[in-house]
Amino acid sequence: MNSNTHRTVFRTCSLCEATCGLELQVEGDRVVRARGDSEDVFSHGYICPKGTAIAAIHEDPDRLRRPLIRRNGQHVEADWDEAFAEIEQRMLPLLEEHGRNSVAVYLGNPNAHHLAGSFYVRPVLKSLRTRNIFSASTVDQMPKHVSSGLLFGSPGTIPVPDIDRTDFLLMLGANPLESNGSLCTAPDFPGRLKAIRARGGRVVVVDPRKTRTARAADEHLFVRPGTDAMLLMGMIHALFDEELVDLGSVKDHVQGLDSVRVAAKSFSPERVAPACGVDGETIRRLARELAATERGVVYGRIGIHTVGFGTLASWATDVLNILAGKLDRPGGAMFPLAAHSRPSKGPGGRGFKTGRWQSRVRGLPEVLGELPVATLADEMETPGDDQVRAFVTIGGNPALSTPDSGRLEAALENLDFMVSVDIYCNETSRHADVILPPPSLLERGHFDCSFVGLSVRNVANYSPPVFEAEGPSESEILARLALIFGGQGAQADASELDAPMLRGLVEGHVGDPESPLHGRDADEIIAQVGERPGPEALLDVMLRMGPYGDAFGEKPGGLSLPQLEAHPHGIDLGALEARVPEILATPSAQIELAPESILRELDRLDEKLAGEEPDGLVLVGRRHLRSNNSWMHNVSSLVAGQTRCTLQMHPDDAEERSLQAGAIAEVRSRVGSVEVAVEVNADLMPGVVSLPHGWGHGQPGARLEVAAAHGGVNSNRLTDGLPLDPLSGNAVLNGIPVEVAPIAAD
Ligand SMILES: Nc1nc2c(c(=O)[nH]1)N[C@H]1C(S)=C(S)[C@@H](COP(=O)(O)OP(=O)(O)OC[C@H]3O[C@@H](n4cnc5c(=O)[nH]c(N)nc54)[C@H](O)[C@@H]3O)O[C@H]1N2
Ligand SMILES: Nc1nc2c(c(=O)[nH]1)N[C@H]1C(S)=C(S)[C@@H](COP(=O)(O)OP(=O)(O)OC[C@H]3O[C@@H](n4cnc5c(=O)[nH]c(N)nc54)[C@H](O)[C@@H]3O)O[C@H]1N2
Ligand code: SF4
Ligand SMILES: [Mo]
Repeated sequence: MNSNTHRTVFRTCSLCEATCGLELQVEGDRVVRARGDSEDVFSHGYICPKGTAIAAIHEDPDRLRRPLIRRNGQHVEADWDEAFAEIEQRMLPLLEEHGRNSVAVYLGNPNAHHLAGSFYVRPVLKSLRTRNIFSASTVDQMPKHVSSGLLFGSPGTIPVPDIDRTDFLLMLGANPLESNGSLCTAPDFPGRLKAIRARGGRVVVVDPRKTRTARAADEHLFVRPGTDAMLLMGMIHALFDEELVDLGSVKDHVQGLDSVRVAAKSFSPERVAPACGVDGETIRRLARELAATERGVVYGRIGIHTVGFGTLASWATDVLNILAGKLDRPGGAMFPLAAHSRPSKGPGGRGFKTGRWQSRVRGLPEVLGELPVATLADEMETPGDDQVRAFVTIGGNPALSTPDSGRLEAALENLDFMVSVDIYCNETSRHADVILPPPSLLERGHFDCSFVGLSVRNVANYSPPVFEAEGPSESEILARLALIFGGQGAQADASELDAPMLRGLVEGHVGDPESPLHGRDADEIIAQVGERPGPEALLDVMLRMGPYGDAFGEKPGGLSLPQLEAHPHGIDLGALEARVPEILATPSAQIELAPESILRELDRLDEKLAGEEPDGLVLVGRRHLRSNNSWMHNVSSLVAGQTRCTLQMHPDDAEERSLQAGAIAEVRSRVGSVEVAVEVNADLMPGVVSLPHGWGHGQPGARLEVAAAHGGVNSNRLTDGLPLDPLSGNAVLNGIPVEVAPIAAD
């Protein structure tokens, strides 16, 4: 592949959720130009500055090419066999002596963005057999999984706002002009918002900051951090109060309506208004506008999820859409149908349960097989049976991205053994005894398993690797870890896992009386897949057996991986379509509006509303278009220019504390403090300060030269691991009480 000839390749950008098509000009082993693929069926040429930087990450000299092993406190390069052998020699005796729960795993965000994460993380977890599984989901979207599980029966059944057809979009706690959208895959979110307004629709943004998205909207409302559940309940109250409830097309599939009506009684817009900072009449007007606009939708994202009532706010968002008749209809909230998904067998199912086990130290309930990452340090620090002594991170940087991370970093230093599967030696992996670096994004095939299921159109797109990888693929790395943890040894070949996984998948179909493959010969099917890398083979089977698939010849002309390969700009599978009731997996086969756990949370919200309002400053986060969580600060073109890790503060709050623009302030919370430059900014709600997460580089032992020069401070030294959203275990990352004071000049 690495000849000197010039070639043009097309590829889906996998850096964020927007799935933009890239057009890369490649000469030999270098990308000489990157731009948007104007023929991409979904993004039509749109990209953001990170898309063009994908080559810079690939070429980054700090990106690890070979494993590192820590010897006498120093990381030294090792070959792959040596690294795997080290893991086997040090990990297995530990598990033998202290039991399987003595190892914890943390899965980071990139696992949602590549095939290895989609297919090969599960075998690692299975072979570890530990209950100490943690991930970035509990600093992110876990509330959405829980509310979806409760309402629709399955944590993956997440409705997305059909923004291409809506005429009214009420958006809370999302800033897609910086983030490019989340749990709503829509390349060119800015253009799609513009189009809403161009067709006469309205966009309203609710955010404690007047963000870029807020500026591009028709209306912006400041809200007190953490109070969206109250605001949304005020709207639900108004819908009942003003007799605007009309369930529309899902009316025969909803139960629990009366319970919601009763529960909403105490949340009148006038009562919640002082706490939210949005007046009662405005809350009523929003409810009326949602009800009156035929194609309207409410959409909430991370700002309403990473708070103490995150699951309730997530639930209330969907319930508002249901009560206003917006669920499962064009322009409302709809369920995508992913090309690789298994056809649903509903309506009806076993429903969704949490709390099948508890965390050891704080007794926190398991959710989706995970424990809250906010309690990871507790599990490492607290002696006793099942104390966490070993740690595996896969594509994660919890030292920067999880709450009270100062404490976590200290705990990492005291572990007996740690492995990181990571492309960098960074704030987290610097603590690892072995770092296993997977190839770069351009050295792997790509299909967006996670995001085609959260997408505002049904699309499918496969990108072959641009360059050949030198070392093992990430799937091979994970397969070998699974084999080691499973006792098959460090010498075992990844294919020892690939082959049974593929066979298991195929035999599942062949043996399923409802499958179009029923009764066919598994060997013949496997032969049709041909020689492909492990994840691609699985993907091919899933695509062929999916809702648009060719079912291995049973549905001629249907989708397959070879077909996707023949369409480098992707295949558009059409606008979203109604999916209720088939998609419902609740025991009642209905949308269960009023689960007990939600009603209990409403009682807690009621108590909160009746309680005292603490005054003082609260901290929220923010994102910037040129950044992506913690790990893209080593690319010069993305960090150039003004320092972005500043404490934004309203002029009145700054003046009250005698803080001028550029002054260094100490920000202090219950758990920690940082010193950071103040940016006086009238776009903030008074009483709210903002610091972005993912900074705080330049730590000893980390190998990130560019990032170190733009260090910044780690906002998660301030966030607190104690308060959680009780139903999901999600951390509270917004609305953190802080004090800000000038630092005396030397
Ligand atoms: N205060 C505050 N904290 C937050 C948030 C917030 O809004 N405020 N947001 C939260 C959210 S939404 C998220 S998703 C989390 C993210 O939390 P994490 O997933 O822990 O952090 P990332 O910064 O995404 O780090 C990704 C890691 O994966 C590595 N990496 C990159 N590409 C690959 C790859 O292809 N393979 C492997 N194996 N590794 C790779 C990077 O070097 C980095 O170490 O942060 C959360 N933390
Ligand atoms: N450029 C860039 N893009 C990214 C990322 C990135 O780090 N940088 N991260 C990716 C990831 S992992 C994710 S999960 C997504 C997240 O995507 P989004 O959900 O769009 O995340 P943010 O841009 O952080 O927007 C959240 C907004 O919530 C506001 N907010 C804070 N507290 C509250 C509150 O209590 N109520 C309300 N109503 N609003 C509040 C904040 O001010 C902020 O404007 O972005 C993804 N895309
Ligand atoms: S918006 Fe997201 S997917 Fe699109 S180019 Fe930027 S980082 Fe890549
Ligand atoms: Mo995220």
